[in-house]
Amino acid sequence: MKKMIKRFLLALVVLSISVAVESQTTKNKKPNIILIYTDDLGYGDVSAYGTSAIQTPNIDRLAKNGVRFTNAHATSATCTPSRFSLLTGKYAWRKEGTGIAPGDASLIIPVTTTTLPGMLQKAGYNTAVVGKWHLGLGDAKGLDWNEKIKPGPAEIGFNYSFLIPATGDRVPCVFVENQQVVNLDKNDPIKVSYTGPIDPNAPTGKKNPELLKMHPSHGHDMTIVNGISRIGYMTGGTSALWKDEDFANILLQKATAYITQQKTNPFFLYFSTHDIHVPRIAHERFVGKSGMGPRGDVLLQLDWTVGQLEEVLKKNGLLENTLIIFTSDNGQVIDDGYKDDAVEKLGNHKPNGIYRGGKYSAFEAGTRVPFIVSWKGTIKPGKVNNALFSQVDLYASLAKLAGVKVEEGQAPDSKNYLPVLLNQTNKPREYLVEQSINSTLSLLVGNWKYIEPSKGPKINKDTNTELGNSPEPQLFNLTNDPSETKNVAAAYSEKVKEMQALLVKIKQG
Ligand code: NG6
Ligand code: CA
Repeated sequence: MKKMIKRFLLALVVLSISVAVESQTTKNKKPNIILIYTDDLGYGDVSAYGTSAIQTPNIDRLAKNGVRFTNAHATSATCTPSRFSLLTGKYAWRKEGTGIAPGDASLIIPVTTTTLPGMLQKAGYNTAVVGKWHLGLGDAKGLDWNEKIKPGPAEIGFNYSFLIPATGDRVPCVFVENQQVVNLDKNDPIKVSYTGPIDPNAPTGKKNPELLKMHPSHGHDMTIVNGISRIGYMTGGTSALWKDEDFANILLQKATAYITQQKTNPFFLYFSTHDIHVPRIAHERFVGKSGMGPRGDVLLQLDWTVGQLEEVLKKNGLLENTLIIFTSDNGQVIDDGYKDDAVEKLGNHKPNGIYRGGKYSAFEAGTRVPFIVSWKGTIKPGKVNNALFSQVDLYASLAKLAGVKVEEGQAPDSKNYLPVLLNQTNKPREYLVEQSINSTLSLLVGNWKYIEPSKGPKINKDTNTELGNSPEPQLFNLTNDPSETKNVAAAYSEKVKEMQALLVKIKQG
């Protein structure tokens, strides 16, 4: 009897130790992080942010289950600089050569940088990028698309990559997986040029509009792939060429496979959608479904993608242990280079909400974008946070979450605002810098927005966007005048001086 009791007690001890170890590991397991980085999605484009012209139920659900930010910003009004800042924690305007990258640009992030994913790797994360890259690939010698493409995502902290190398509207129109072109036939090598045609006899959008299923409205009239003319010239790689209609499916498939394979380590997935950038070519199941033409259709496709991703997490039992961030690289644009009826079928929809400008602009709609954070069981559902928040802070905030120390000099512009991100407070950033296409900088402090004087054009004539440039300093009170209609610089000259001085200080670093 004594022996039995002894055995029983021993078993109890063993059991309680293993339960303790188990709960310890669950407790210590760092959360997975998925950053859904959409392209050119405007502040007012989704129903979670008030539009009734189009319904985005999956994105709305994310907001309903999490927190929706009303004053969160990309660092720049265009893609490449926003992504540079996001991944490095450094404002792109501090570094030359970080404007919109041509499709054959070399990697603009130095490989010596500890990037956001590189930092997370140090905390034991497995890291991946799936989707649009647009940060350049290869080194200054120029790259051969037929060989291993280096340096690229692996050299700056990503364990896995599946890329649209630049944007959908730029050559080469091929996917690149782990730095190798997918489905490439070595006997049909890829050549790329951004200076002139490689084969003068090859059709182009300009010479052969009869071959096009979608016509350019400005630019985008060079090599034709899948019935759409692009920016830049390419030849070869026929077996590797993508079909734009499949973008959303393929990116989702790759993300699903990646998520499903992660069994031991926490993971970081930078899921960078092509939607809703041009060319807007939805899969046939979305064509005509929005009533707003291709721009609305790809918006529905984007919403579907978000729902599917959430479903994958649910199926894998990961919802409670995954922080999901949903946002955009810059604001909205209607006509960005293709005649896709976006202007004609816009109706009452206001992709920028109440804000002025749009993609490229120094006005608010350039950088103020949808920003939703959800983490089942950790973030209280259904909240709205109006704190001023910048995507440049994701680096330091996620470092805090992962328990990594940010070293001196690393991510110099990024500050830890994890409590804001998790909606534990709405303490705003003290100030925030916005960058327009021509690198006009604006400064936000509390209610005030200052736009520095600029000789840049007032309007982007191609896209019909007000760029917010003026040779005079501009000051707006965003509480009274969120749409930036009244420049009050003359009436508040002290405020202007104060903000000018702060901007000078920030520029000095
Ligand atoms: C512009 C393109 C535009 C888009 C943009 C980059 C022309 C005329 N316009 O130069 O279509 O590709 O670059 O967009 O070529 S972004 O979202 O990647 O920044
Ligand atoms: Ca963009």
